[in-house]
Amino acid sequence: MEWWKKSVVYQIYPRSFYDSNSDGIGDLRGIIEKLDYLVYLGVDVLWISPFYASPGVDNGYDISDYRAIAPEFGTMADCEELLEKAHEKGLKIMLDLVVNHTSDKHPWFEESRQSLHNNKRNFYFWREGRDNAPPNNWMSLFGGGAWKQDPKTGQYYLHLFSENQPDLNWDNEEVRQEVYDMMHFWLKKGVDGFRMDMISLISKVPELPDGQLMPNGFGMPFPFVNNGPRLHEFLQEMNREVLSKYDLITVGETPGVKPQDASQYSNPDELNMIFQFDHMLLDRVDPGNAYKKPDFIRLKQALSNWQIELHNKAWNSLYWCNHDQPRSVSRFGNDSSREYRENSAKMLAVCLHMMQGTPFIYQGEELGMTNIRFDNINEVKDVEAIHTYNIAINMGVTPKDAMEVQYHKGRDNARTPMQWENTENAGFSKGTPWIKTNPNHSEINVKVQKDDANSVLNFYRRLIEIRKNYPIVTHGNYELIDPEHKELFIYRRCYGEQILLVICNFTDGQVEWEIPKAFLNMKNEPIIENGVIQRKNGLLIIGAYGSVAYLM
Ligand code: TEU
Ligand code: CA
Repeated sequence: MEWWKKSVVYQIYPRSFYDSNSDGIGDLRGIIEKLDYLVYLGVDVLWISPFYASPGVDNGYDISDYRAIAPEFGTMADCEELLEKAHEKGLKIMLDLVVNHTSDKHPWFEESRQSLHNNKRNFYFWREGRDNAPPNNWMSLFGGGAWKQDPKTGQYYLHLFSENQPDLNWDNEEVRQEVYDMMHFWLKKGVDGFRMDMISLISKVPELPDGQLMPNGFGMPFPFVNNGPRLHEFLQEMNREVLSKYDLITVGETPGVKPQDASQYSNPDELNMIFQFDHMLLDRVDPGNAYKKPDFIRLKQALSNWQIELHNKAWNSLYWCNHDQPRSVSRFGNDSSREYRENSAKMLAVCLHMMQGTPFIYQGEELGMTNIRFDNINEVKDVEAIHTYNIAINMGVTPKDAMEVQYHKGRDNARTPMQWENTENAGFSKGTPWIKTNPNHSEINVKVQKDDANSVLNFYRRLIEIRKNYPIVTHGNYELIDPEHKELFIYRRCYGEQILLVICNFTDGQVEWEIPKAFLNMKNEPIIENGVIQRKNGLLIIGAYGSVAYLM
């Protein structure tokens, strides 16, 4: 079996992980210093968000040189040392591959914008405007229009993200060859895989047609840019020319992709797996200026659908959060008291880690780190958050209400410094951190949790261990039990004669579940549990945010 099917991945957002030289910004040497912590946690692979040369408009997802390290993160020597030390300790390293777009400061774009007919013009999407308006009505995924007029030639260029992130034109073979060369460059250094940023967007419908009009006056680009006409052709070519020559872990970021498409993405000719977004979109209100509570029944359906549809066809990735998403304990659990926070963090972990697929842990998730309430928009750093906030204000939303959306959905919730200990700046930096530290680091941090056998951190360590020891977690099939149950998420995994039954209470109340006949003979001893769990007279009684997994 492929090694990545048994692996647990840990995502590092380097800017916020550990600052080794006190300039307030996490860096590569900071990761090197913390490798032993990651070994202690038990993860196998580190996915590191971008640390390439970048103006930093989107914290490194706007790359100006794919083969250089941003000075604030360190040097190429640091990067090579990180690879070497990680490998020595048995950890693999996955880089972020951001090739749907570059920075507008990338030399390709700087040349491209100079004239109508230069060599790099066709590296991007340049179009004439229509009657002094952009070439089509598309909205950028960060809010506002997706086209920017460039004074030099008067034409517009496409940017599906910020205007400093022009989209690369993958229909141009030269672009593809440049990307493949760059991938070889990193793979020859010993990199073990890639997480591919927004890879589902790399093929656009050539006519770039207007999208369906939304309340904000812009059109939806998605049907014309996501899963586009040549997407799989490009991925197969990338696989032939690059991926197939190494033993790698690859995961594509693919919002809007359905389980039916997944088996085309994740197969030996393309990628190992993809990140689906169905469970991430449940609290979204388009175009992103509002928030609603995620519906529990739909959450169960979303996750179960992927479990069932992909079984024996394609491989799942499993995640509750990343650097773009709010903290999972605040979003799907409850961070209003210590008891609820710790239990819901553990319960969410059981719910996800007992499923089939490769789990991704986002830095701090293993501590139950929470969302943050910034005082006002000036404390917010994220380009997307600032855009959506300003758009909301322009639509007449009050600053208080606009901030409320950020408290629920803002990406900076995930980007506050990693909480190492109860000292200044949570032990992340001896300087002034680039972003505010969550005040709750006095209670939530690595140091206290290491010493507490009952901590979220030690619970994660056990869960990772269970995955290593019980093949049913990797191989078993999946069945959702009581799909309409409004409080419990119950599922069963089966592998040969073995059954793994997982029951998670998503509420702050005690819930009783009548154990079905088929399970009455299950042992009293669960393989993992949290919260108050009781069994009497054929009833399972689960306390607030409790969870339990039985093996039969
Ligand atoms: O994210 C793409 C993406 O899915 C987000 O834009 C998402 O829609 C939004 O953040 C939800 O709030 C990737 C990267 O992970 C992200 O950090 C980058 O900003 C983006 O691509 C552009 O590279
Ligand atoms: Ca630093």
